[in-house]
Amino acid sequence: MKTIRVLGTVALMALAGNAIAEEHVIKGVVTNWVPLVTYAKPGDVIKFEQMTGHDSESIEGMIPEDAEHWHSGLGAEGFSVTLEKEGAYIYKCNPHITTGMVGAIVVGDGAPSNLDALESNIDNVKVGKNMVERAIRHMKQELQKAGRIQ
Ligand SMILES: [Cu+2]
Repeated sequence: MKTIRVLGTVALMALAGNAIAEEHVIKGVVTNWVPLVTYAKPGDVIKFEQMTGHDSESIEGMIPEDAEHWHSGLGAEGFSVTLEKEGAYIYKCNPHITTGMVGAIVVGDGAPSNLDALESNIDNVKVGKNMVERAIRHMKQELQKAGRIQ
């Protein structure tokens, strides 16, 4: 009985620690991600909905250093990732990247620390490079409007 009580306390503490984690939903709408830019805190959950015909994959060189890559299956309804590292994450839908299905997730406050890395890694993007650039540009415009970058 004592063991069960101790485990129960640990579980409650874990729950309390995660209480401020939020869930953000990104939807596949025709061949776009909605919203195009998602803002989150470290530890928040990103959930993908309306995934029929879509997949979600982080793009190499386009996420914070040491962050984990993800790649959902095609049509993986409700697929989710927990993002722990601060910075900007650029992700794509493989069937629709060339028509612009690229999105951005900004984790943390202020200026994403890997903005320069995104720009210097852009030449390594083989498929849909112009669409990846467009998503980064859009994200930077929103960050500028919010006063988070110059
Ligand atoms: Cu798609």
